[in-house]
Amino acid sequence: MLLSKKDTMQIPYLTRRRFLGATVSAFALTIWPVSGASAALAGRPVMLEARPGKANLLETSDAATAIWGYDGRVPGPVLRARQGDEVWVRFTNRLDQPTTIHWHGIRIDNAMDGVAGLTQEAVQPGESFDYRFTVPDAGTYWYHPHNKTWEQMARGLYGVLIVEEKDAPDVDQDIIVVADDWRLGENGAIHEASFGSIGERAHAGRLGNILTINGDPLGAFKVRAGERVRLRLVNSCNARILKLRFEDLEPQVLALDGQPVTPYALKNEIATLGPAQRMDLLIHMTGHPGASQAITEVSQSRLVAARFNYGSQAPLPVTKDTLKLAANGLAVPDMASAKKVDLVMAGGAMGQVDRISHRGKTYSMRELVREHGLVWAFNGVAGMPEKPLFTAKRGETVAVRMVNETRWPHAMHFHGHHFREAHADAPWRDTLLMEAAEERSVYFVADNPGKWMLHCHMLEHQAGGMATWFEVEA
Ligand SMILES: [Cu+2]
Repeated sequence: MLLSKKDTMQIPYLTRRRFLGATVSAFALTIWPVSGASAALAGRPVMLEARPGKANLLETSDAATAIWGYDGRVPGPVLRARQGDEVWVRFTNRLDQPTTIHWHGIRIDNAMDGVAGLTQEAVQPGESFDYRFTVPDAGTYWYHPHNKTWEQMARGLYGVLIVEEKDAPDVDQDIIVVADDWRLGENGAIHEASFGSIGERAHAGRLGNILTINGDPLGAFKVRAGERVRLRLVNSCNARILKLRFEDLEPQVLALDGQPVTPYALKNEIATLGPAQRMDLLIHMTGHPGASQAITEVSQSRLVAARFNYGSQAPLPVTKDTLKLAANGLAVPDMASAKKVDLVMAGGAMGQVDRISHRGKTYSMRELVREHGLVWAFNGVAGMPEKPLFTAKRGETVAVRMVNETRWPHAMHFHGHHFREAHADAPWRDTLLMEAAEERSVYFVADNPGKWMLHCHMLEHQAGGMATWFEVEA
């Protein structure tokens, strides 16, 4: 691949005219109605439609952007279930292209995993599909399509699935923060000409020029001084690695990708989230009544992403004690007996690759790009192979040694399972951010039978070839 770094499109965030600090008008304060958007999930299906809609993504314009959203809005409705409950969603596709729903991070029944072409046929326009599954783990999860994901998610198809603990932790507020970058043209419409760009597939993926929090360019949360807030961060960007900075606050990390961790302080107040990753934080709101504290996004430049706006009420007494979530009880890997698998990531811009195979034929990178639009490979194979990367016996521990031989970071996502690295206190994750030239080994117990995808969650990389699958025997 001969594209150089200077071919990378530099997409600056659009300048955002913003009323800062004390001049924020009450009118501009928007709080996402989490409870109002919640769907009770018991005994009968929740109806959910993928359909076109409108969203005000630009604070400077009255013109709404045409999007695709679950129930026509972005994010889609918050789905809440209790740990161990059954979730039953009757999904209808009102788009003009086939789609599915993938329930990201849920250790789910394979038939409900929503991967078009692997676990189900895509749901055709006008048709419906019942997703019905139990949720074994409490935590912060999300849902999105798994068919042409790079286009469908960029148009706004995503939502949050909260699985509540049996004993809900004692906090004053539970706030969801879904951060997304959008690529909009000058007219405020989604920039369609860049969909499928080979250059972006080969580089960092589709980066946006507008950042929204819960679909809102002016993310703002009302808080009270002294409150304890649980903040659930979700990165729904196609490709951006978010760096969210909590100025003048000292957040503690409670969970990663839905799975609780031993609480620890966020380093430099910055939460780094690769695409699809989640992070639950506990924040003591230590500002004064009337104050405003910014959440900034600093991956590219310093951009105010959202604000905590303190009400005028007298402060609650600040309690500095932390909060530990109960572990979900994932099976512990048996390192000694692990089945060893290598996964070598190659290709992309400035990558050194001679030959890559795709559907049984071998290509030079130049031919592969020209004939199939593919630019990446796992173990020398681009795109979904006919045979799985590996097959595991049910209950077997698998060790996957991932070697990033590319010049780019990748967000490696395993379906149906959480995994962890070998070191003590390594968190359980479903998506691992790997830097260029890094090598990381992850372990998991293959206890969920079925065919599971393993891919980069930078959606242009996935579309450009970084996709494979593994099978767990019944
Ligand atoms: Cu990638």
